[in-house]
Amino acid sequence: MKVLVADDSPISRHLLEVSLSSSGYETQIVADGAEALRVLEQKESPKLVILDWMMPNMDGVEVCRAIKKRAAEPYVYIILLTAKGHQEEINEGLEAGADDYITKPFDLQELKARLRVGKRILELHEQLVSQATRDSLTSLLNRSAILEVLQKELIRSVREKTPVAAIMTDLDHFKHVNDTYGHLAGDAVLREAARRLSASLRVYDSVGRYGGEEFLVVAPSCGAAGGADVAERLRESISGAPIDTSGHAIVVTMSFGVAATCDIKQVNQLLRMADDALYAAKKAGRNRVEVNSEIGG
Ligand code: GH3
Ligand code: MG
Ligand code: MG
Repeated sequence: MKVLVADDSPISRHLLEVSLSSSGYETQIVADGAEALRVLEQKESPKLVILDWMMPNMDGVEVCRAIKKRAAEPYVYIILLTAKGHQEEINEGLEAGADDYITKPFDLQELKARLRVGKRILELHEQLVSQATRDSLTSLLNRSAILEVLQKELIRSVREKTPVAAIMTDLDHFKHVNDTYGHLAGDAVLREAARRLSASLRVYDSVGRYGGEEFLVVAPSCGAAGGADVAERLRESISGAPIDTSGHAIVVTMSFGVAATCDIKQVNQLLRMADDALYAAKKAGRNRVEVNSEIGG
């Protein structure tokens, strides 16, 4: 796990770097609070942070306040290092958003033990977030999480005047799979279909399980034609090879409905358009992509 250390004392920095590295932590070390904040604004930044209280530019308590003022995610676990032992000051640090504190000069074993507590809490937090946002069968984003992604992308597309495509997709004749091979085989097909969809997307696209055998793909920066290309690639990934379940190789196909926009703010409006296109794809014989060209992206 990565740990960010902000301390203005070179001796303290060196000590922390050596001892944390030897305990298996990947360390990122900075000399003041403003720099710590800059690091935390980057992607994939450490979620475990040790902040010295007294630092030039921006002290540890100010950094705490700034971190806690941001969006709730990602959660950052903060340990304040302080030479101050007074109760009032400790209270101020905790009020500012620190999760824990340790007084200088600190005992290394104690600091490591407290880091382990932080790591445990961060792991539990991650589990909770995952339970709230992931579908348990397929591990894809669940319905509310993918809708949130679409909402954010719509806002961004209007602001940046770049299109976004919503792709609704549904397994064809899936009831037949359940009826013929049983519900467990049906579940295995859903899992493999979900895996193939995820594996065929670009990194900045998202996919979620929208309902039973229905999925929603959000493709930023894609107009109608780009969205249709993405959908076509997904269609091939599903129909290209049968899905192996215990004892059976099951051929499945999916139908796709694409809608794109750069000026719709309402999630429901775009979803309705994608849904209409999906309905058209089903009606036209399934295993195909239809685009709702009411408005292009
Ligand atoms: P169409 O091509 O028109 O989409 O036909 P379909 O058979 O796929 O559609 P229908 O809506 O008639 O049936 C969907 C089936 O998907 C019925 C339902 O039992 C099944 N299903 C939904 N969720 C799950 C699940 O989690 N596991 C399994 N095994 N089946 C599911
Ligand atoms: Mg200091
Ligand atoms: Mg279906």
